[in-house]
Amino acid sequence: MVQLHHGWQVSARNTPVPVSRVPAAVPGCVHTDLLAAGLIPDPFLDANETELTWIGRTQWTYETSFQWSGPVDDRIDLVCAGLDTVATISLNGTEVGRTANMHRGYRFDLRSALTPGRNDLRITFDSPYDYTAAMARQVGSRPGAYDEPYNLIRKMACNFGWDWGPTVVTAGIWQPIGLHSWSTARLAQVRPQITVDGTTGVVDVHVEVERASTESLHVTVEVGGVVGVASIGAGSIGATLRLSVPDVARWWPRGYGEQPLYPLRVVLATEGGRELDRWERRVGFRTVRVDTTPDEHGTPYTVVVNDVPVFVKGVNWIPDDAFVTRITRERLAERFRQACAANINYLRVWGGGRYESEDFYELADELGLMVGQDFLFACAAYPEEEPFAAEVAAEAREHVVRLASHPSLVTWTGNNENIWGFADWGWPEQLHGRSWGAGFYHELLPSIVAELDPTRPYWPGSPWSGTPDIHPNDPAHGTMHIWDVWNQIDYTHYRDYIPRFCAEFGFQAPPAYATLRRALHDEPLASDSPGMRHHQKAADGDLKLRRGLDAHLPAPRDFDDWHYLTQVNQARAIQLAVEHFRSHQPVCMGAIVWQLNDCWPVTSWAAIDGDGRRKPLWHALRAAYADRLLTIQPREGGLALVASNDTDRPWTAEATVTSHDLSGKALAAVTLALDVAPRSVAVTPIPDGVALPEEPRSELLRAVAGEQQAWWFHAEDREIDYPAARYDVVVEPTTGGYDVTVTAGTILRDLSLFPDRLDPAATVDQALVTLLPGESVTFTVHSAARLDAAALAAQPVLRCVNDITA
Ligand code: BMA
Repeated sequence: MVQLHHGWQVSARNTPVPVSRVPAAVPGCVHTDLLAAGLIPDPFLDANETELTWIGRTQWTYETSFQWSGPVDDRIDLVCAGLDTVATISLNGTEVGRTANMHRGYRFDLRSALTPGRNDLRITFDSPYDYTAAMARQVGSRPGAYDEPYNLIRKMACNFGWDWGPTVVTAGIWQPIGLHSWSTARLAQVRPQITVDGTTGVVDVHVEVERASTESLHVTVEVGGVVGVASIGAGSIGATLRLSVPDVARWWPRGYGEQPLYPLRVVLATEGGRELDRWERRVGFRTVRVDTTPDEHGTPYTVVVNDVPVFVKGVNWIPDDAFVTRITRERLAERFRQACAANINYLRVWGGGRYESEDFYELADELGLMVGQDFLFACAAYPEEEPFAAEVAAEAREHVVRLASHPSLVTWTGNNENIWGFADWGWPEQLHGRSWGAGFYHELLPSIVAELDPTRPYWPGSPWSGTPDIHPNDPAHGTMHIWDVWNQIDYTHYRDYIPRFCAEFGFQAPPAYATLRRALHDEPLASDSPGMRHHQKAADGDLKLRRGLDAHLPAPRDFDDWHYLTQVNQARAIQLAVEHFRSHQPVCMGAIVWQLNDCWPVTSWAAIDGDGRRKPLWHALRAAYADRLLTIQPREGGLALVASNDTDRPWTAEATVTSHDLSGKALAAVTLALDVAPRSVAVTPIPDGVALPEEPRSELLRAVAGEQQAWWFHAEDREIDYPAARYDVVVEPTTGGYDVTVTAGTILRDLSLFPDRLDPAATVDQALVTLLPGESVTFTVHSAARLDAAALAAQPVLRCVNDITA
């Protein structure tokens, strides 16, 4: 394959700024081309997005030329791994193909249009809106959660804007493109099916070839030192080989074991041994199933890997940049490092984004991160008529095959919230009997998975109860999403649910201060200044943030308070939910927080913001998803100490639960013996003598067991009679930055340090630390800059909740 990534230029007619033969990046997209050429402002800054919507309504032409010296091979194909989206491809003025699906790869035979010497290649991208308007006339429009036509085109849905994302309707050659010159035959498809039986790895390889001649062919497959060979006779286009690999080591999710990967090689050759094509991946040996056998609580949804039930400590994943072509392998690796450091073991690839990349899945394979991939349908009714039925079948077949080699991919899911939407969001009235996608989720997609990759479980939707007879979002059955908490009610109501598997729940907060300062030029920056409002896409988002705050925390005096308190509140909301869900293991077997990452600088549910900075929520997740978790939970009859042991070793310890007043004085204490079996939870009632306060506004509980601790406050912070915070700070320079040691003079609640306010590149190792008087903590700050020690030791960089009541 010869890449055709050079010499591209992009042009358009009748645009607000003239765009004629502007240098274009391939792979890339028009927004980033125009940005690089200085023709548009950065869509991620301030409210620039709103002036740039014309880009999505324009027809774009990409052109390049290449030299070709004449035929040496039987065939020469143009291979397009991804075109975004409604494209007409022509060579030397002759049309060679048309596409209308960003999620597919294409190959066009160029022989009829090629000429020796210079060849002019042109790809014209029509406006997606013109296409969706035509589709609306053809098949009728359909309801959805947003007033954009993302359900009438096979293009990344969130490209049209989402409640955390900008509307940047892209066009361009978003995946590699190249010329493939070949003779005799090539590997058209390699479909490995990998499983393991005891210590024997079993690899079934289905090979399909495309032929330019009728010659007999030869396939060799090699994995783990075992070699298989097959002939593909003159009349045939495929072969299936089974290899049994003795003594394989299994691939495990992180936290359960290692991630051994074995190279799998497929070579296609002529009978005489001349190599024609080869395909290589690394595979892992494991089994996976989802246990949904009804029990006394309803219908579980338990991911079982290598016959071991796994508690999913997950996060939802969205495209890491609204311009997906900017997402490098390094950036994914950094995001995954952040995920692993927060004790996350599972990523759900949400259905409004993309079928994730090879880089994504290779990294997940290496790290033992399990992945659940949604098919690409989100928050809307989708037409099942042509051309959609054929496009959906083609893209599904392509990606089920493409991803089959990756052990990290554990499940396929039919869609995001569409079955729920049909049940609850008034769609049937608007559809008047038109199709809405049910046939995809219940028939087409499961039949494709069953045919092409029966090693992986399929679930029709997120959420889905398991049967049409039960509401799709029933907590007792299958998977559920909890959204009334963010949208309508206080976060303590997470405790009203004991979901079998909670695939979405989330709470918003603004991004890091340095991220806001980079993206917004508001002066002064305020929670309702123009840029802040533009970078808040959720319906009534700011009101919901404020409602959440008012229930728990002191009133913010200024923007800095608001910023800190909303971030603290987000962290507490999700920590409360996760600890509650974990405390109900094994009835509940999974929590997937909405959402790990962002695609631009925005106030959202993310734990890591659009510039890659960790919010306090990231630190809370790290604590709540720790292998050993100690938490105090309300249970019928009083408070209980819950110890969750997500390891393979028993956890035996003495836990002390102490009641303190706000001066730190111990009022009562009890020692409880913990004996927690591997991968389980122990619930121990805390005796009333310790658990029940005399004065809820000035007492608290702390439980300690070895390294683990848990806090319980009997009242909300806004009601607690906190003393004004007093502390001593020592700032010591280190080789990589500073150690900031804080010694508490009074109780300090959720003490956090925000060094990005002084140096945008600075990071800190922990956040949300609560101390009793006399106790201390050292924050390790990484920064290459010279920071002002006094600023590091004071608001708004160093702060705690009871700074604010003071
Ligand atoms: C669910 C998700 C997303 C959305 C999120 C927050 O609907 O599936 O579509 O961004 O909630 O509202």
